Amino acid sequence: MMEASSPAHAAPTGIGQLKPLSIPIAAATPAAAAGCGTSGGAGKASCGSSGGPDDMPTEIWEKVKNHPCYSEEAHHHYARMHVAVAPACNIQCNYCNRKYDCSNESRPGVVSQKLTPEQAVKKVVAVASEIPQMTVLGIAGPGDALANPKKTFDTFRMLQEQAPDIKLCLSTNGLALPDYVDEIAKYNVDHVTITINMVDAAVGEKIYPWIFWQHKRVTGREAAQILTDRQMLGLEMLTARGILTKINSVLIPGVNDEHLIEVNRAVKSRGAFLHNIMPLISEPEHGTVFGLTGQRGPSAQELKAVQDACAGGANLMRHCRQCRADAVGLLGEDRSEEFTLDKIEEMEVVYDLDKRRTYQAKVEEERQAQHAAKQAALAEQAGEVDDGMKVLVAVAVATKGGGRVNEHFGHVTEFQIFEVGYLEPPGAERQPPEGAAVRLGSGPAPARVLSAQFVGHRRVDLYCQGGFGEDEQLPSIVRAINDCHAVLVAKIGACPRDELQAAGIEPVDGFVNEFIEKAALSWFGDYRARIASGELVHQPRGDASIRQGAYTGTAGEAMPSEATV
Ligand code: CLF
Ligand code: SF4
Repeated sequence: MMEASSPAHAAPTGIGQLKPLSIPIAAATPAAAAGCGTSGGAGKASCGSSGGPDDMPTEIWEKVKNHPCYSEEAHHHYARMHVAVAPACNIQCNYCNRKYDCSNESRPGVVSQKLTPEQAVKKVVAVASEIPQMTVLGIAGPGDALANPKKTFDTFRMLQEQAPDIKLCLSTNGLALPDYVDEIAKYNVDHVTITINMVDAAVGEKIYPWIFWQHKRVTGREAAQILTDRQMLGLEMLTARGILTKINSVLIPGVNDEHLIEVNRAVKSRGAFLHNIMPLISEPEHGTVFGLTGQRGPSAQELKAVQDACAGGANLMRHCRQCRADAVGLLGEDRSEEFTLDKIEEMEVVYDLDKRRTYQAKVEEERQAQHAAKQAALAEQAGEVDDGMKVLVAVAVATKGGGRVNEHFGHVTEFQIFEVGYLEPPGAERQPPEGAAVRLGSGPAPARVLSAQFVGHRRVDLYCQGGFGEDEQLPSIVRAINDCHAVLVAKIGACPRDELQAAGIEPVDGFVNEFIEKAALSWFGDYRARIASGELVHQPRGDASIRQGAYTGTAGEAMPSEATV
């Protein structure tokens, strides 16, 4: 299952008006066994992607602490890779077309080389030798991992023998999932993603034209009903075995936007650990049904509105980069070109477990330092009162990551967006009062605390090309962070500085190489002081565009016929 799909299109719709608590819970089956979202225990409010070791049982922390998708904090430090061993798929989604082979495009379902399990394992070992912080191997397409069970499980089996410290992860549409839960458990696959876009077949028939089920093609509402039944059953079976599950949902404005709140509740009740709500990627040149019919993706604030409306339900992942099925590296970077099969043949590969452990111990030290810096920044503002203010801050970060402000504005291909201010703790439970109608997120909201929380990322085109600033790129960069009050960078030239200021975004270059949360909190303290002194007036910001990768429209060979069934 490719983990699915969009550049922003303007016109905001009613999603922005969504309010938490608006959707009644579906009649969901109780979880077969509680996942982290319901088993954190007393005082363990947050156990989602932003949680830490104090927020969840030790055995769960051990599973997520160095998985870049399951821990927001880990994604600044640890890398994942995908191997494209699974070309076939057993359903059709209206946002999917796997025929492109374009290395400049970053979106799910796109790969440069299909691999055999043997080639895949060789590649993983080569990458693990070169990138010691690569901790997770995922199989995420370009079709569906479980529509290619032999290739998927052969890869996992061989890799486990050769590199036992690498975590195994797979992504599926869920149709075949109940048939393979035992196999998943047998190979110690600890993390499974199911893409669930609906729990109501009336919504599903707008997303899935057909499924291939019991040797025949099934269409319409019947197909969607079978799919949702299988997805829910598979999720319950995984939860019962203690396998961590993440649910990916593609937000399709006008199709499943409000419905995703119901999906959130349904998957939480079945023990899902995380819910990742992603924007639809949909352009006519992709050749997908939605691309060709003009179905647009959401804007940045529309996406955030749906995510925020799920507060109190299943914990949200907000740092997904909608990876290619052959991505390599930190989330947000792609080093797959460094590891093509011909390059691997020339490498001297030494799988040195001790070297990997030593490197990862250093990463943990850096992580502790990041925590300490954030706590120190919070302590500095401990006497401040909650005035309800919260702002978005865009941070230019280098692709080498590390959670620091360390990139020149002109070299940025991705901004990380942090919300700063008095915020609800992420993942806090909201239990409805005894006897009250059970509605999503009902019950008293938890107390807000001063915090800096990662809320997303925005891809942009490089401003600096060939040593010079490309001024025509500036408007699109400004549009991508137009909802932010400030942008933190290591350095910025005069021209982009002026352009940002004219747009009402403050360029800040005084926190070079500092940890992001500390820098954002310090800037926020200064911002409030300037407002208090009358130097500034706090103004609300507008919406921003979501851009997904630099698509060039270069279509290559079609995937072979096994890509469809
Ligand atoms: Fe890959 Fe997916 Fe595993 Fe991560 S990706 S199979 S859980 S290792 Fe991660 Fe990529 Fe988003 Fe997927 S950023 S598309 S959520
Ligand atoms: Fe994934 Fe198959 Fe859907 Fe494409 S059609 S997004 S490969 S499940």
